[in-house]
Amino acid sequence: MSERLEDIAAAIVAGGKGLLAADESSGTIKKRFDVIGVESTAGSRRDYREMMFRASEAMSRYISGVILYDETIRQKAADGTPLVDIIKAAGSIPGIKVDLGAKPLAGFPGDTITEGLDGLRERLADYYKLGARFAKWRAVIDIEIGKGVPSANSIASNTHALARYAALCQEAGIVPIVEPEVLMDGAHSIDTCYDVSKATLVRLYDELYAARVVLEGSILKPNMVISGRKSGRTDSPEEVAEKTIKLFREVVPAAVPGIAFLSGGQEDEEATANLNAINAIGPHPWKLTFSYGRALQAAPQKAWSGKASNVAAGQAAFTHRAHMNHLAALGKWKPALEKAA
Ligand code: 5MM
Repeated sequence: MSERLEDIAAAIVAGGKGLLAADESSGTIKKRFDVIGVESTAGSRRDYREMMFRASEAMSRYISGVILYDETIRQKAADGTPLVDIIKAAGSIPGIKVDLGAKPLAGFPGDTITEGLDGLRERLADYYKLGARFAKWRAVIDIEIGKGVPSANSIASNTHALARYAALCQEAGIVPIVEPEVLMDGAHSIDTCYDVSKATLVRLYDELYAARVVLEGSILKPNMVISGRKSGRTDSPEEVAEKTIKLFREVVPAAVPGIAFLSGGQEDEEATANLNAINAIGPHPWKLTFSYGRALQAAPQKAWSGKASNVAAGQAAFTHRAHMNHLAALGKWKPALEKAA
């Protein structure tokens, strides 16, 4: 495969393929395993992820790349094969989460700042040697307007950090996935999500230009424009699509090859239906695909439930969701396909 940043970025979003976000930190994967009654150990985390990476139909036809956690990029499968080699053998690209998590932003209660810039140049060189050709950094922007969240300082600090991260990635020959996640956990309306997402993306692209990031060699990983969960409102896919695309047309440069959405707590089929509606109103200047964590993994986690005898069922559940999201990335998904499966 070409090592040019532009070619790697284009490959990540080509042909209706998308990313598997399997970069849960140890704390997050423990929460996911608690739900299915599985103890989180290095071994169980390896077995679970190996199950997905060996799902050959999903990995070769629908998943262009996998975002890994530091532990996983160094792990070997039960037979001794490095997990990275299993991903590459399927024709998929290994990636790595390089941020060190969102911490409270001093002086701004309710806001966070994502840390991890110190020593990043050296860590990226190490990850490149381990096979990573793209990376991910997630900034977290919560919404609680009554409390002044997010503050202008949160948006400025987080987007500045994203730009510094992206520039370091490109220096290392690694495509930066730039993830400014405006959370959908709050009670806000879809229009408030639009406003906060717009303020964040406008500032983000200012910072990326200032940092001399080559947009053609980057991918944006945003939230969709959607009502907060606590608002009690579920938006139609058409409304999500219309407001999301209106926002991106206003603020995301056409030089960006692709936009790979996070699922953010949407139900599995909801995330698929919304992505499909977004692509159904194309053509768009960028490829629009998925980089889902929960919306790709909730079903396989449940089907697997930590039992070796359930590996085939877990792989089937993963392959199904990957297939449905692949079709949505092409605007060809239909609800009946879920029932047929
Ligand atoms: C896979 O989840 C990632 C969470 O990592 P942490 O454990 O460090 O919080 C997360 O960054 C993920 O890549 C994106 O948020 C997208 O995942 P969802 O579940 O929102 O699709």
